[in-house]
Amino acid sequence: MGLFIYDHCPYCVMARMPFGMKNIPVELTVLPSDDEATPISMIGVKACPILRKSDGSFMPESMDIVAYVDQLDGAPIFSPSAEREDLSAWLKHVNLLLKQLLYPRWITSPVGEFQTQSAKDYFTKKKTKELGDFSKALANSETLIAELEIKLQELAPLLYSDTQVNAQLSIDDVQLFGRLRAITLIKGLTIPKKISTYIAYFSKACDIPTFYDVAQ
Ligand SMILES: N[C@@H](CCC(=O)N[C@@H](CS)C(=O)NCC(=O)O)C(=O)O
Repeated sequence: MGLFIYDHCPYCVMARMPFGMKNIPVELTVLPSDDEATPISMIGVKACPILRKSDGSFMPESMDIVAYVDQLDGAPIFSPSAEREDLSAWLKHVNLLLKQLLYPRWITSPVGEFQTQSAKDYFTKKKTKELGDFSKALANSETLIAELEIKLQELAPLLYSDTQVNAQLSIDDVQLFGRLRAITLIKGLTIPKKISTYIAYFSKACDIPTFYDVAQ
């Protein structure tokens, strides 16, 4: 199987998780951010993640990919989401905050989708429409980091343990680690111990590296 991803994309992190946790081999391909033709030829729209199954057919949508890969060996490991309101409220609240902190940082990070100026420009143009000027968001980093630190303090007690958000490994861990991995790119962010341990656990278990060494 093959998985087409953007390294910065939380949904692509989610799609990678069952491969790593179950040691299922997969060929990862990072598509350039400005390559519209490749994903459109596969699934009709410009979006990642895309799974190429062993029969050569393509599957979009992170959660469909997770469910498909997890059931391949007949022994799924991810329980369904517990549909926790506290967790979904937290994720909703940090959505914009994470974009403001991360979008300007991704384009100067070493991720594979932003290796050319054209790829950076494509992303910047598209996301500036949503977020406003990247340089303003970057200049506001101190305030945004302080806000995120408060939200991370609020998240810590919502975790059942430092390796699981609920009593069982679940889709909620996929949704949460998918988003938390990216915060390791933010230089100067203080991450509570329970949450940094959670990130380290899933990073290792899923073989999805963090960004601490290139934080900015
Ligand atoms: N519902 C989709 C969402 C995937 C998605 O929004 N991917 C974004 C990257 S985070 C994308 O490909 N956007 C198109 C682009 O970046 O041009 C899923 O869960 O897989």
